[in-house]
Amino acid sequence: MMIRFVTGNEGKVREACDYLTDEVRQIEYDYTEIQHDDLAEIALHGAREAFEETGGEDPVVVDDAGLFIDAVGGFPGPYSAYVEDTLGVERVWQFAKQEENRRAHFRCVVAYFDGETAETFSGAVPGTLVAPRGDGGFGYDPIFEHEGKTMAEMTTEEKNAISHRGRALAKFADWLAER
Ligand code: ITT
Repeated sequence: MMIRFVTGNEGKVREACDYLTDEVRQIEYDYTEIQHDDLAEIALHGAREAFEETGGEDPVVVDDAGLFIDAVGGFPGPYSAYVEDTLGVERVWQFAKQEENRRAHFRCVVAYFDGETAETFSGAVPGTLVAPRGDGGFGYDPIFEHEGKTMAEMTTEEKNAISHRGRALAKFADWLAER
């Protein structure tokens, strides 16, 4: 079986390939990201649309993720991509460092759709926001520290072992293996 991973983000695909034994192919279909506070709804809607609109038979996977800052009610959450594009990661840190509570979470939902079966798998990881360090990973990784290292200071394997995406992918891989 081949899995079509619908994303413009190569970093996500790199991390997914470490978990899945099936062939993974990146497709860059720009699905509609609905406004919702639940990442699972956003990802599932995207997976259904991408499957219908890209006309293939192979199952699709959509991965929706975000940074949730505890001190500000989970902002930017579902709007993390917009905030990265507009403010940028350095300015998110400038903002976060004014808070006494710098705890945050990354969340990730992987949504699968094959034309019949729809399923979602989620994962989360707690961390602390810090001044940017490291040049691995992508997105907010340089300002997200977990057990002494930022995610940008980790190898793909180290990040996967503890990350929101790694946790979601591990559940997805187990589920796929049982089918
Ligand atoms: P696609 O929608 O095309 O998959 P994207 O990068 O826009 O790519 P998201 O909407 O899921 O993906 O991403 C939300 C934001 O969170 C975006 O700014 C990402 O860079 C960031 N992000 C997602 N996963 C991350 C991770 O593992 N580490 C750091 N930042 C991450």
